[in-house]
Amino acid sequence: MPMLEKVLIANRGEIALRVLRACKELDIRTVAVHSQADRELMHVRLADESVCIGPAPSTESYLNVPAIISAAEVTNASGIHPGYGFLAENADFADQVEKSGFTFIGPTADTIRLMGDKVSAIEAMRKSGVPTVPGSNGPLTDDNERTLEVARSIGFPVIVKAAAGGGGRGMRVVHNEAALINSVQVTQSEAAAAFGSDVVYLEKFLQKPRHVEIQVIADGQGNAIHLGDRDCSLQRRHQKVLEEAPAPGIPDDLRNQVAEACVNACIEIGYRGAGTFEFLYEDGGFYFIEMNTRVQVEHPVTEMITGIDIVKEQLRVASGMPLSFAQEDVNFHGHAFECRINAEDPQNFLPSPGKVTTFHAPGGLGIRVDSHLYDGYTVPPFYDSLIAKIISFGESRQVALARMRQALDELVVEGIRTNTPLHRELVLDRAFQAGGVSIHYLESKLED
Ligand code: MV4
Repeated sequence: MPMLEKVLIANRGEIALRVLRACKELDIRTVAVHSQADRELMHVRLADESVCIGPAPSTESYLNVPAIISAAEVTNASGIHPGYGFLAENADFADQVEKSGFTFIGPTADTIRLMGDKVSAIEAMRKSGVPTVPGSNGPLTDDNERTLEVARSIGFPVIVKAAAGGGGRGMRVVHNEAALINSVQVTQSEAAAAFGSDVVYLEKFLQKPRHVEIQVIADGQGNAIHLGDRDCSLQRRHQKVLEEAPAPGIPDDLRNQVAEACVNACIEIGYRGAGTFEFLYEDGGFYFIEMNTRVQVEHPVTEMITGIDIVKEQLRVASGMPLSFAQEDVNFHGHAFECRINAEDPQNFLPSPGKVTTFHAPGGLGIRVDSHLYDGYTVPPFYDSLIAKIISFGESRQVALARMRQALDELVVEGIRTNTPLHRELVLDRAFQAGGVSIHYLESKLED
């Protein structure tokens, strides 16, 4: 199986540059597609070819399926890498890419569909031995007595979730029996309006969990491996802020056991590509909630502790090649952090687009910066505010954290506001330094 010859990068910003770098290393030719507002993007300059696919709004450009497929046709691309966000987890896009004769760099459309429906995702994982949250094990019906019985048997509080939701959309916590049926009905109608499906399910509501996720990669030829875990608990309004690998304070036998269950699940469902199993971790237990079928923003922390280039492996397995290593070849070493630098007001978190007059990236041993910024670049107002990822590595968590502190002190972004002050506070925070704060920690810290 030969490597893909030319890859169209259907994304923008730092991840487009990240994908381009992996392609260059593998001698794959690159096509950048960009909106009218994104002519100045770093990867557009570096790509072998570029195509403008539409006006600034992403609905007319990065979400414009016919424009992207046409760009692949006119440039004679062989594969399409969706990055994260935009069309990365859109099963219909994956289908159209493949039906147009291109390779979708990701799982099959059927796998994306399976995981997009949270009820079917949880069922598949439960059947493969991945630990899940106690719950309804399937959609709720209009039999209110049965819904009450399910809730009683798992115990309040419970959470009602839309099957088509995910990432924090379409959920409602219910604290007692009196509120249950109304909450189910409200969540159903909100889900119908937001996602076009009123299917909802019930889970035990975990009150103070951590968000721990497991990275996998599989070739769809019977080989699947895990690359360990990450802790992404530091978040605000479902946006991750600072991540690390490995998740601190988890017994190694437990983390390995759950990671092996994820690998088994990948083999059982014939998974191909990079993927992430999202868990809530509370009181020493892992509870699967969702699977992401894309490369994630925080993938670099895993690359730092394993030495494996996840994007290159995505390109390999999408080309039909087997994984370049086996589980025994994966050695976990050291610790890594990632700070997401956003173009936003540090006081009120509102976007702060505009011209970057000065960008100085930090450096030194154990520091990696994934960013498309350069002096004079203008951050457009139309897209996600992520402008840089500062990644630190060290032999120990303490060393990685000390390096991150220094890196944040060295970082200079002038002309726009960024959340760097928040990161500088976080790396000095005592509870964060100790490791293992819950998903609610950052929001409570910001309240006082
Ligand atoms: C939960 C939960 C507590 N118990 N499920 C939010 C995003 C989506 N991925 C799932 N989410 C949650 N599901 C049960 N059974 C709490 C959350 C949650 C959360 C999860 C991960 C990271 C941040 C979060 C913030 C608020 C709520």
